[in-house]
Amino acid sequence: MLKLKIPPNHPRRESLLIREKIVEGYEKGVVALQGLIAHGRGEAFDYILGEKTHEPALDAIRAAAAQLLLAKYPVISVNGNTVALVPKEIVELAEIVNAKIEVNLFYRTREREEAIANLLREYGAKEVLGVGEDASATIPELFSERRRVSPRGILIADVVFVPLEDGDRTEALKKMGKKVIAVDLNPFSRTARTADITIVDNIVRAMPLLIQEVKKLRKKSVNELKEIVNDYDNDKILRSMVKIILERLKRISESKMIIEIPKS
Ligand code: PTJ
Repeated sequence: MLKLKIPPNHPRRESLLIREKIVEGYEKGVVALQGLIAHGRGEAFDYILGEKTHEPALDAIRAAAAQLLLAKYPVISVNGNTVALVPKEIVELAEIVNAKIEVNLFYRTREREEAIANLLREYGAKEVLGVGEDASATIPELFSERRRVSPRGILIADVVFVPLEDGDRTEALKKMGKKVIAVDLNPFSRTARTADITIVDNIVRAMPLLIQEVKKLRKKSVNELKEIVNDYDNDKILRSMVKIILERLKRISESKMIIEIPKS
């Protein structure tokens, strides 16, 4: 329930509404306290990126959709922030690519695992892995709580979707031979630079676009999907995103900074 009344004409309305979802997620026990800080980092990048989906992110979304459709055993790994922001879309994506959903938390507590799984069930998820004893397997060479995974999920997945990740797990998953798709507004993060496909966009914009793209691409043949994945170059995409940031900052630095307020 939205507690803050945000005026419809407030210039930062969209951003404030997203912020409220995170706060609400925290109050429901879904988001970790540290998740509020992580959201702030994302907001800062989104602000610089002009709060819109750029062309390289659309290319990454297309490759991600193709990769998910090609997967034999895809798993969508979810954390508190992701579920607070896009629960409906997570359930829909899992359905249309026939993926498992698994809770995987950095700040793992049994209460949050349950709260996240319950919220996803409210949105129609039939099965949520990674809760309690189900997270009984271990990702080798990983020492955070993220190492604990389901033997029916991430452990045996060929493609893992990891929105809003926090670092070393992507590397560990890749060492296990998995394809990793990340969503991260920070193109400099280790996750962004280690993943096979990185969507540098806000998850609230990226998820509906990804669902749309999967629906479009599912008519394509396996060979056509493979071609999309093979032609995709994550390094080039990340460099393009950094160039967009540079160009935006350059344009701003060359324009007048002071906002003059006319007297009424
Ligand atoms: O729920 P838990 O316990 O698994 O914890 C989740 C968080 C997100 C707190 C944890 O994974 C964490 O600390 O993550 P980091 O290291 O702060 O990284 C999160 C990344 O997500 C950062 O690079 C942010 O820029 C990015 N990010 C934050 N909000 C968004 C985002 N990317 C896309 N869309 C967002 N809305």
